[in-house]
Amino acid sequence: SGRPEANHTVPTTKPIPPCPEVPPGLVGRLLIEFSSQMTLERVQRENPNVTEGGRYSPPDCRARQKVAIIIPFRHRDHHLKYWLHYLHPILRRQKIDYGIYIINQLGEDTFNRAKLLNVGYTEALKDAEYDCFIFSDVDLIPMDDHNLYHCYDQPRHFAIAMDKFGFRLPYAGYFGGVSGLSKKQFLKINGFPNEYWGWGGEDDDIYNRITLNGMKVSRPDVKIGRYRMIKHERDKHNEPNPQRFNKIQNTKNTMRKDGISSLVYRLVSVKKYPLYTNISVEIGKPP
Ligand code: UDH
Repeated sequence: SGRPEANHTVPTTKPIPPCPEVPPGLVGRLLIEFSSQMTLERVQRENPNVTEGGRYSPPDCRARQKVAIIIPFRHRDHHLKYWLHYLHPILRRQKIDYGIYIINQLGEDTFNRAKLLNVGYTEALKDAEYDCFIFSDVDLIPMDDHNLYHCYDQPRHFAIAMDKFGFRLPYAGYFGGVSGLSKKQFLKINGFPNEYWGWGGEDDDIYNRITLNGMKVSRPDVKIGRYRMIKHERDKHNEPNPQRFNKIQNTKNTMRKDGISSLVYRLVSVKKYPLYTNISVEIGKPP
C-alpha cells in the first residue's frame, strides 16, 4: 500500500517459504467408503494439479522432503481407483512433494511384495532425487489426514490401527501395510528381502532389519493412525508362505546378502499416466 515498490510491474521472483511443520489445511477424521462407483476420469477431474506420472509439489511452499510412494501391485485396478481418489487430496493437504509408483508384477508366478518394493525404490530414484520412500499396500486408506506421509527420524510405521485388526496393532513388532523409510534408513538395512515368495513374513523381516541395525520404529498416535482396508478375498498366487516362520528367525544372517544389494529384475515398461507411474517388471519365481 504505502510502499511504492509494491505497485511496480517488474516481475520479481518471490522466494517461496519452507512448508510449515504442521500443514494448516488439514481436516482430521475422514469418511472413507468403498461403495460409490469410482472412475479414473473422475479422480483426474478432481485432481487437476497432479502432473504426469502422478507427481505433485505444493505451489505455495517448499517441501522439506521429496517422497516416493511405492505400491506393490498385481490385478488390483479396482482398489487402485479408490486409493488414488482418497490419497491425492490428502497428500495435497499435507503439502507433500511426491510421486506415485505402481510396481506391477508381470506374469502369474508367486507374488513377492518385498521384492517389488525394492524395485520401486530403485526405479523411483531413476525418476527423481527422492529422499523418502513410503511403501503402501493398494487397499489401505488412512482415516485421518494428520497421519503425515513423510519420513521421520526413525523408520515409520503408519498403518498401526487397521479396521480389520479392531483398530489396534495386531502385535508389538507389526510393520505391515504402510511404512516409510528415508533413503539413509533404507540403505542402512540393505533394503528389503527379495526371498519372501507368497504371503507373509516379509514385513517381520523388515522389522528385524530395523532393530538389528540399531534403529527403532516410530509410530503415530493410535487415534490418528487408523486405516480402512478395502475388503477382498485372498489373491491367486499369493498363498501363505510356509517358510516364513523359519526365515524370520534368520534375518541377522541373511540381511547383508539378501537385499537392495542383490536385487535382480527385468524392467519391461515404465508408463506415465495422469495420476501415477506404472512400472511393470518381471521378478522371477521362487527357487
Ligand atoms: N497385492 C496385489 N496383488 C496380489 C497380491 C498382493 O496387488 O495378487 C499387493 C496389494 O498392494 C496388497 C498387498 O500386496 O494390498 C498385500 O497383499 P494382501 O492384500 O493380499 O495382504 P493382506 O494381508 O490379505 O491384506 C491377505 C488375504 C486375506 C484374505 C481374507 C479373506 N477374507
